[in-house]
Amino acid sequence: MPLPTINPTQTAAWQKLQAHFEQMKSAQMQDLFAADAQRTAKFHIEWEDFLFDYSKNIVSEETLALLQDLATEVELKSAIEQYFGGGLINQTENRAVLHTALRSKQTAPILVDGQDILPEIAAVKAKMRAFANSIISGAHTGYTGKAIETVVNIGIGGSDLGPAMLAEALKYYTNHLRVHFISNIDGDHVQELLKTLDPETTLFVIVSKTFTTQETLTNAQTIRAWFLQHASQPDVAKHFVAVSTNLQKVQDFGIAPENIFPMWDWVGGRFSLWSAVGLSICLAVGPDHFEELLNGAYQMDTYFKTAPFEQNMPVVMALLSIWYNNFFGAETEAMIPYNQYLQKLVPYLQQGIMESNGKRVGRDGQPVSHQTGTIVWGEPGTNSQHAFFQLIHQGTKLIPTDFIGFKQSLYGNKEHHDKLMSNFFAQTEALLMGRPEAPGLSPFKVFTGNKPTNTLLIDKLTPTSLGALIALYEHKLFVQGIIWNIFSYDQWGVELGKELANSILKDIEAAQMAPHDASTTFLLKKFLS
Ligand code: G6Q
Repeated sequence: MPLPTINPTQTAAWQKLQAHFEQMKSAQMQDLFAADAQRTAKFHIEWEDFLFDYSKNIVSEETLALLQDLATEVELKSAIEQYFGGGLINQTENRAVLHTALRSKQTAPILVDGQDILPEIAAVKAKMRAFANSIISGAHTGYTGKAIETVVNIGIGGSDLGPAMLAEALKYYTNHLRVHFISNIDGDHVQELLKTLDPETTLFVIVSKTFTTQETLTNAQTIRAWFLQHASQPDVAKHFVAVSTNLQKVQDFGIAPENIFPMWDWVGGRFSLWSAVGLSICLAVGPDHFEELLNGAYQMDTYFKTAPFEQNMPVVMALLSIWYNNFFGAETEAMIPYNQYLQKLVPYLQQGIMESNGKRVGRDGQPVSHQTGTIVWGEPGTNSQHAFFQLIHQGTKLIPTDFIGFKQSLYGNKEHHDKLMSNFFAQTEALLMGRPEAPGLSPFKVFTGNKPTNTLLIDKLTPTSLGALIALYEHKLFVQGIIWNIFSYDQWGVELGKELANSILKDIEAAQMAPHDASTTFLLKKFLS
């Protein structure tokens, strides 16, 4: 069953929200707090070890009720069932969207083209576990008999960002293996890494869903040629494995079937870290921690599927974001993890959110008349306080911000953690309260306050809580795509980039140009001169 086409702006709830916005647009959160001693009690959700306080938003109970009506009117509930049930919700590619099946513990079959996919998923997971154990234990040795010490993930976009983010985020849980990532086709990037590698003790994991991506294949070929300067062809089998849906192309590259970890077209690249795309992470943290990551996501999935909208963290987060994006006209939103391990979380989520919801055509094939895709950005606190926070506090733009923090640090340094978290709480308080005008106070030192924030306070950064956190944002973006009436799971913009570069490369290689626009022709001539 295709997703319904419902123009959100034509719903009764949207019309009511429009009228309601006129009352709320100049509301002051300080007044809302003063008028209701129960505000925080009402506007927070506790789930497992997550606390989500959304009381510091420019919303009333009526706002939330209307936003939930909007979710109901666009048939979010049945869309969620389709999402988890294998409906072809990636309609423009005629595919299901089932990264959730990769972490599912359900035994009831999940069907794609009439076939249960759970047994295949289990088989690949078992293969990953056995392979990871043999590398970690040293049983699998390189071509000179030495154990593997370094793993290099060769991939880009969805085949890089997730594992690279996790390698940082789960550093505390890693074993002795060093993990590196090669993504950019920039040859200097490859050379800098190769300088540090020992071919005898390095394993290369080539990750490409399609196995046609220019960057990944070029990097893989360069690295294989480098490897063959030290070793011989049969040694490739001990040092190169691949993750892909395109088994034929992987074999053509020279990788034997037993060294291929399959994935499937119902896993979108930007949601693929839960599949064999996460192999380098499974190696770095070991299969048990990798399984915990999946479990955390599965717990979030189950909660998202079953909790009523008003108690449903991903739904409430999505609705708040829509409130600011579509009614207040907020241009961007920020995300600030108070945790250095999460330094790559925002770039990772940027891909998921902006590639998924950066769409201008609705599910009816017509251009939409409302704003879609949020622009998300951010860096860890407290570093970002010393950088761009000035603009959030005193600039002219409204930037709703998520603050993500943890009650405990991993090494237990209380002095540092208390200081870190006092900054975390102080910022949301300052953004709410501001510093009002006062006699003798310079106008440059006035802060208006009334800047909306969400606070997500989690007990501890573990593979489980991280899995749940990532899934929370995956579901938030899903809800937004449903409400905006767009297809979140295709990426034609990325495909265009892949085509364009290939055609210009032909010109460069032939040093002879096909017609381009005047500026591009001028630049290419300069490049070739
Ligand atoms: C993700 C995108 C994109 C993709 C890369 C790599 O959703 O489609 O980032 O992951 O272009 O593609 P391959 O895995 O096919 O090499």
